Amino acid sequence: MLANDFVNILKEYNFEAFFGVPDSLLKSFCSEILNMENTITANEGNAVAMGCGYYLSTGKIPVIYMQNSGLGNAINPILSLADIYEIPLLFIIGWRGEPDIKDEPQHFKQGLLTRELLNCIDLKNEILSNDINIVKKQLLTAKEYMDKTKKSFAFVVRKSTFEKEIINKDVFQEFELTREMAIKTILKLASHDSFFVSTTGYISRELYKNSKDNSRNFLTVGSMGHASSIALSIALNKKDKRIFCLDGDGALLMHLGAIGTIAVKSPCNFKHILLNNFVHNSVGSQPTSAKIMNFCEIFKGAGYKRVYTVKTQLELENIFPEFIKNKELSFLEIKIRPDDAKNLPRPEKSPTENKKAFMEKLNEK
Ligand SMILES: Cc1ncc(C[n+]2csc(CCOP(=O)(O)OP(=O)(O)O)c2C)c(N)n1
Repeated sequence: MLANDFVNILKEYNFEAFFGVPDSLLKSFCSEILNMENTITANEGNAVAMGCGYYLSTGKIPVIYMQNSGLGNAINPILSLADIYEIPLLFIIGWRGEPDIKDEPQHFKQGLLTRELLNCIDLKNEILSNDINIVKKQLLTAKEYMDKTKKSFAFVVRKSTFEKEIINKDVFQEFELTREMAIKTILKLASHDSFFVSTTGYISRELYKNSKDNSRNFLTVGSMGHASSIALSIALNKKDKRIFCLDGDGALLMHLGAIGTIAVKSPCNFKHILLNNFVHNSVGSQPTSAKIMNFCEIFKGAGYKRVYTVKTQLELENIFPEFIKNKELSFLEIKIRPDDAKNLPRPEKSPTENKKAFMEKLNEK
């Protein structure tokens, strides 16, 4: 089915406002709603909460979209907000890791449990058909159910439900550096005994592609937004090692509160790098709120002692030695351009093999 047809039926049934975090399986749907009444929220819990506020102020049912990996972020406001106040929400959930469909390891368990989890929290759910005529009936039934019971309803969206991918072309392309250029430069200028904890999506895959020794990298393939907290703990426990966190703007914003914890702990061997492309590049380049944010001010305000921002190769090469040499908690923003990540490999080793190699390397004397 075309995402456009689906969105038109949603409109027909008065589903006009959208809140969510983008997902690769929902790429063309996200693209269709980009310029509608749509808010891309920092995390999936925020989307549920905004949806509730929308209902409170309009009496209309909002659409909340997400990847199934975002369910964890959403469950608390689903159960302790939407549910107890009887606010109905229509969920559209991308089903990564559907059983028997090839996918990445971080999606296996979540995919297996997706519908069970929804059933467990008493969230009525169905697989969205890819036949538009059936979808019309499904939506009508869902709407009647929500109107009558004031409970939420979820559509689980399988891979290839939406026909054509329309990639968001309206993205920042003004910067000289690509993700690959930035990561290659970091690897060249950081000492060879450094360790890296990288965030979910293209950044981890790029680090994997360009590293000579992947046992120095902890690739946080899932758990979006938590790479910096992992790196923080490692830095605190391995004070003699330099630990870099390679963050993305979408991931950083998803759990921005982590930077306060990092600043309270302030390990001087922790180097926080943000590869800021202003979008969720890994799932279709939908904008984050980065474009109106001044990250250096934010990190400084949070208590980081040194903050830097660069946007060219030359600036990066000039700043980097000082960034790593100083003995204070430091943040470096590198403004980069998004790209389509053609030919970006995925790790061949399993997450547990990555963990084992990383721990061995980290514990080497
Ligand atoms: C909790 C959760 N929500 C959504 C996703 C889907 N997802 C994977 S990568 C990604 C985008 C990450 O954006 P950013 O951190 O800016 O890095 P970029 O892709 O731009 O390199 C999203 C939304 C996820 N993996 N986990």
